[in-house]
Amino acid sequence: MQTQPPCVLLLGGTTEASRMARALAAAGIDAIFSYAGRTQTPVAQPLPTRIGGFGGVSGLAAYLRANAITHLIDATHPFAAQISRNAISACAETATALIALERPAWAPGPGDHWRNFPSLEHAAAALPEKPERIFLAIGKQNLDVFAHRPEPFYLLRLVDAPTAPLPFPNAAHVLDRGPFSLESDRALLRRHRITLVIAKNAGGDGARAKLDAARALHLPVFLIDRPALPARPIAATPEEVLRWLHHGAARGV
Ligand code: 3Y8
Ligand code: NAP
Repeated sequence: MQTQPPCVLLLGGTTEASRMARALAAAGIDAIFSYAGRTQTPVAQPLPTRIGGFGGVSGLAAYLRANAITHLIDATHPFAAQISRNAISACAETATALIALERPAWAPGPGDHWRNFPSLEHAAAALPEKPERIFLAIGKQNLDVFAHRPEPFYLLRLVDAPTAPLPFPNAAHVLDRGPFSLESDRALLRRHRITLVIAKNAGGDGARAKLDAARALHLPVFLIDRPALPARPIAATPEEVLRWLHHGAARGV
């Protein structure tokens, strides 16, 4: 089958996606970068960029057809499960080649005091009775899961200033976008006298500092397992994705 020059849709919003965008731009590959539009001023990318949802599986399939996309690279966050499921369905429907660029989950090392939970709800149900001071480093979309536990002090880290009151009577927030550093996260935990860190098992380098800071300060961590996804081809590096692109994963394969 005659292969066509690739026309790539890169679903982004992570450190790996930004690295992938630079690799595609450097290789002169025709690609479009896509953000969901969750933040006010997302990092600029070296590719033409679209922002906003597609409108479910049908909207994404229509986008793939209308833009003659031959390859979809899903470099979204491991917790962005909905878009990843939509990409699997839309690529199957349109015979578009699909690969996920995914970083491995974090694994505990010596000195880590981690408890793993299958969901944020399980972690909220396991909060100790004694009032903790919690670094709830899960962003802003799921804070309501903890709203029924008003007793602790919550420290939140958000990308944009909250537009609505936070669902906790006893909370502070910092505005910051990663990648974060061990020094700054250790200072943050000490400044707020944090006793427990709650985080998603995002993997990668950009969000790992708070776990290293927790280890340094001998703090426990509640870590949320990433949601399960249907099987799909997975690459660990942008170089692996480029090889996949060049090995003629032609349209319709
Ligand atoms: C809009 C794009 C890059 C990408 C950087 C990575 C690293 C910094 C760490 C903490 C945890 C958290 C959150 C986080 C990290 C990277 C990466 C990563 C975690 C931006 C970005 C977008 C988003 C969306 C945002 C969510 C939120 C989650 C904050 C840009 C900065 C907590 C996930 O305010 C909101 O509504 C924020 C929403 C989805 C999770 C949530 O549910 O609230 N990410 N994050 C993407 C889009 O519109 O498509 O604005 O520039 C990207 C990054 N966030 O190129 O350097 O790769 O993991 N993002 C988590 O991991 O738990 C912060 O504070 O320690
Ligand atoms: P999600 O729950 O998987 O997706 C919800 C809806 O948002 C999708 O159905 C889709 O809308 C839209 N969407 C998501 N990612 C998109 C993208 N890259 N381009 C266009 N539309 C997108 O996603 P989420 O957890 O809200 O994450 C949103 C974005 O933030 C993603 O790009 C992700 O990589 C990034 N991010 C998320 C986290 C996290 O913790 N979830 C952490 C870091 C970065 P339609 O159905 O209308 O197409």
